Amino acid sequence: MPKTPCFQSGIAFLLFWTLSALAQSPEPIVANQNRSPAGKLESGVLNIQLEVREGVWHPENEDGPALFVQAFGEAGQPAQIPGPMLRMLEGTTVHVTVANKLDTAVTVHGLNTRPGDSKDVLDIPAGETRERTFPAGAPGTYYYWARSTEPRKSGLGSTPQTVFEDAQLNGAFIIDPPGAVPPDRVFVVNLMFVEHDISHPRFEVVSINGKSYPFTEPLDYTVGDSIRWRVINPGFAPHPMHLHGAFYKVLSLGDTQTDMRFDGDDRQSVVTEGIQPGGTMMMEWSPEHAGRWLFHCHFQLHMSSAERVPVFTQPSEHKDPLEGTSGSMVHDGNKMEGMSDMAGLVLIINVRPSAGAAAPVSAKAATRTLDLIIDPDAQAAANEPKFSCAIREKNKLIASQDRGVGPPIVITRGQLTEITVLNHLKSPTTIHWHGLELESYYDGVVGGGLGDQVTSAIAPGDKFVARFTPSRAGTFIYHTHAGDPSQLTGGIYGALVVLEPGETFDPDYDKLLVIGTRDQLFNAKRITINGSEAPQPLTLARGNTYRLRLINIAPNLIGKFRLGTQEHPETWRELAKDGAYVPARLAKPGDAMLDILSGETYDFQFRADEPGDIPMEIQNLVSQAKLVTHVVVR
Ligand SMILES: [Cu+2]
Repeated sequence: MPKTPCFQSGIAFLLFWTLSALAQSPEPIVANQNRSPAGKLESGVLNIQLEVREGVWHPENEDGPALFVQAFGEAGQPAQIPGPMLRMLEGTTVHVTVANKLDTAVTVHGLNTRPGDSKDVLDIPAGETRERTFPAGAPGTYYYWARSTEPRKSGLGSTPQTVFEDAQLNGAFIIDPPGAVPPDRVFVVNLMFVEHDISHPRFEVVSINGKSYPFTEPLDYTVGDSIRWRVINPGFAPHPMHLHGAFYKVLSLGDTQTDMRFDGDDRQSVVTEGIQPGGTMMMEWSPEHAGRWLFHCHFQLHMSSAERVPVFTQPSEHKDPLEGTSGSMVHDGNKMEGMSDMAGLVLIINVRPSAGAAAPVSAKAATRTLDLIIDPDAQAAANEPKFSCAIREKNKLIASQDRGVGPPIVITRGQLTEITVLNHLKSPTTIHWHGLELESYYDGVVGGGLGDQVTSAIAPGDKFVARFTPSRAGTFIYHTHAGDPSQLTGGIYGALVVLEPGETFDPDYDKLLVIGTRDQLFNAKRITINGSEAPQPLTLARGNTYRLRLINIAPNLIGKFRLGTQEHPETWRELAKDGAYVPARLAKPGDAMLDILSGETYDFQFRADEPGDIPMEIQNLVSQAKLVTHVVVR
């Protein structure tokens, strides 16, 4: 299946490696798991000799598809993707030399004291070497990077990040505080465009520590472990990184030069954090439930089988591109281990039970039982399927008014709930309970589960019984986790609202704004709110306080939501993110403007004091397309 790129961009630069094309063997580039620091530490000085080289990278398995790219390496050692990890204690002096082995000049960023100036660069002509000595600076999660190409425009406007064959020229730069440091892992998330040529259309390659799922490193932990990860995104797109089955705390956010640490109650709990282009994050979490879990980018394109790296058929097998067929790409026949139907920015986390684990919920009787019935919409066009979801409880059926979104499921914290999903479609599906801390088997990820209880897709005509006890009240999502993106654009999703015991859901005060798109890619133009491309205005009474529950469940939407005008936005107060109350530093009145990525939910408190119309819009920052509607205040 040909891949579809997500951003607009410039000209072709990347060369393709074919065995017949090069006479001599190019240097192999190895994937770097960032387990050990590079260089040599001698009496407080970290000495490291870096080289910028070219070679062949295998983002999947070692005999899988190969790409000819640029990478950093240590002198005398194979080049690595990501580059060698520079990791040192605060107070260390860094002495680095960089030899440019390319036949083009490179500009190296990030070899300087932190915090620092991003304009502090090393320009190295082809074939030359430069060196630098500097004190490391303040503790944090940073990276260094280099470019050999001109800055280019992406769909998000011009970005300082690299896009093409130099997009793998980066490496972690970690400064540890003195004293005992809890163990952590460092994950560098890379994104690269491979431009079209006569033999193939443009595609993108995503990787975590130099490998793309299903070839990323599987992670093994035990229930109760304290897990720290540093996630570095040197690329030109944000990635909403979503953890299944558990919340994580954001310990720090930063970029190549700065790091902002949060302590104690200032640490936000999330299930999805959008790591900005060029951004870094340190996170901490502890698995409560054994089983097979995922940490992945919530952009459907960055985690779908469309992200498999193509291999190319022999040139003789290509049709003449001028005759209308732009090359034939096939995926190689590697069997995909583990979770099926996914590829790209996905990590599998195997969590072993701890001694004395609690009895599974499957052993207890549910106090609330619901059916979620998924039907095709017979009126929808065949090339643009729509679906309807309905909820049945004690013979009472609740369907949503608009097809293309499911009705909200409202359940109660602490109540063991059983939801039977009935698949009336002609294709398999599976439902993920996004943000709930539940047992792996019920999480809706095919291949998940524990022991021999393995989650499978719900076959056409079949059903699956999900059981969980929500442990916190808030705004969550139920959505299809099937590989077919048309299930998400067609509306197999809805709000999942968990209330405190004794609370009731009052649609007069609780306003759901579930954002989706009817088209699949980053340049989606058809944005929906509550399933509709032309939603009814929201009517509010002046002086009343409302809770707006915003959900972005579009497959690939870098969205900006706004209430009011650009010049005069309304004021609201953030209450929660992903279902968890936000720290006091965020729970303040602020402008009603929000960057919201696929897989994020937010709760805001809002009150309008004057009657009239308030503009409300959601914009796709890639395509610039907008859904414009308004709020009527009476
Ligand atoms: Cu992503």
